[in-house]
Amino acid sequence: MYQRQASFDKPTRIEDSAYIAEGVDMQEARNTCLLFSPKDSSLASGALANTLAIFKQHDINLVHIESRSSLRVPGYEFFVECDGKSGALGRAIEDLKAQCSYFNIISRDYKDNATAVPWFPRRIRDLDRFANQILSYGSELDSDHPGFTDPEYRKRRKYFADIAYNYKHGETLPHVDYTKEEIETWGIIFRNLTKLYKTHACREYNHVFPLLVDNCGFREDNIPQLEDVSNFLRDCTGFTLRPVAGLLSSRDFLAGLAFRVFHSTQYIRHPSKPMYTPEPDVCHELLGHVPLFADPAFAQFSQEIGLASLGAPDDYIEKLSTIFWFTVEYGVCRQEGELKAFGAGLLSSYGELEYCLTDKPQLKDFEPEVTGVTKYPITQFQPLYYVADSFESAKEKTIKFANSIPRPFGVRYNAYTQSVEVLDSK
Ligand code: HBI
Ligand code: NLE
Ligand code: FE
Repeated sequence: MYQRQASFDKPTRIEDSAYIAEGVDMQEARNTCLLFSPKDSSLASGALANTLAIFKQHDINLVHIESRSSLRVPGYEFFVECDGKSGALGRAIEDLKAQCSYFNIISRDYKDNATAVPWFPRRIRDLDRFANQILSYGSELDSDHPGFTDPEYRKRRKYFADIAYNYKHGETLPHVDYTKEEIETWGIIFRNLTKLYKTHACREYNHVFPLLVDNCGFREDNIPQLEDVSNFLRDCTGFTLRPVAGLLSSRDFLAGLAFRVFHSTQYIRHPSKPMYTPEPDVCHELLGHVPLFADPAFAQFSQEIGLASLGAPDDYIEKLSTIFWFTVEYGVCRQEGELKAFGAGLLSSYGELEYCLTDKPQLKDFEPEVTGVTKYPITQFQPLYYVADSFESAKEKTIKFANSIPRPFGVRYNAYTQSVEVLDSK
């Protein structure tokens, strides 16, 4: 199966089950985009016809084609999305290259090709392809996980993983009946966190939270349903939720944000450790992430990180996920002279939420260039937090950083079609 890249996410990949079959199919029908200018492209129609003949010759199916005036070379540039067996596609590409003055590939196989751009979703339904690319399969818990020796818990995790595997874009998010024990775990976390939010959470969080109580059933005795929460977010900022079986690669996870889609787990942490878990769970997603995705400036900031990640080289994905870590997950900001938490990892852990505003951790100002290369632990409280002035300023700084990412095109999100446009200039 396709080899995933993982930054700090170390978990094993799924090697069992029927889900693999779909992955193999996808490898067969290689979904690849080509950006090229034929050598003499001053006559667009002739140049295009010649190149189309090459695709026909090699039996490559064209899914989408765009023609535009090139900013790189005199004449025209074509943007073509194709499906085809990898061997035939490789041969077609060789023939095409010989006729082109500019040529670039957007492909899943970018690692074998120094100039190729990593594949990325261009339509919101392309996110369905991530479902079987989970780094750690829900029921195959690592041996140091508190639920590892609990067969009931493992069974439950498998149930949630299956829901997410089978979910397709556009469907209603599956309703889950949580058990009494699961609701109790949620209750402990809810009760402890809500005592801290007034003093420890940022203004935007405290503005949205009562709306979630009123509209989405955020209560100590109820775990809210993803469908209700997703509909609420759509009304606020256009963000929506998708169920996910476990950890996605950083590349896939960040790509969802470009479409204002947040991949959300639906299972709950093991009851033995409610105060802190290193893994995302439904408490982390709903109490940590959701309130801020309802804030327009924060939603925009998150989407900018997502857009910057599309087609970015691996080392930049690493930097962007580190920026994500120190803002969306563990960000702290200054409001009316006081420090407040806005990172979801803080807002969902009553242990760390209390700790982060004491004088124990180190604080530095958020600067994408520096923040993006900082190392951090993932299974304990953070020794260092970066402080943002505001979501607006964090967004501006991140856009500036994104412009330094080497990428042979720009991207723009079209909210009407829920798709990413690939532009030949930034
Ligand atoms: N996958 N489902 C899921 N949830 C996350 O929060 C998540 C992820 N994959 C990667 C990831 N977070 C981090 O690596 C960030 O760097 C993006
Ligand atoms: N430590 C957080 C919590 O306990 O809720 C989860 C962090 C997920 C990245
Ligand atoms: Fe998170």
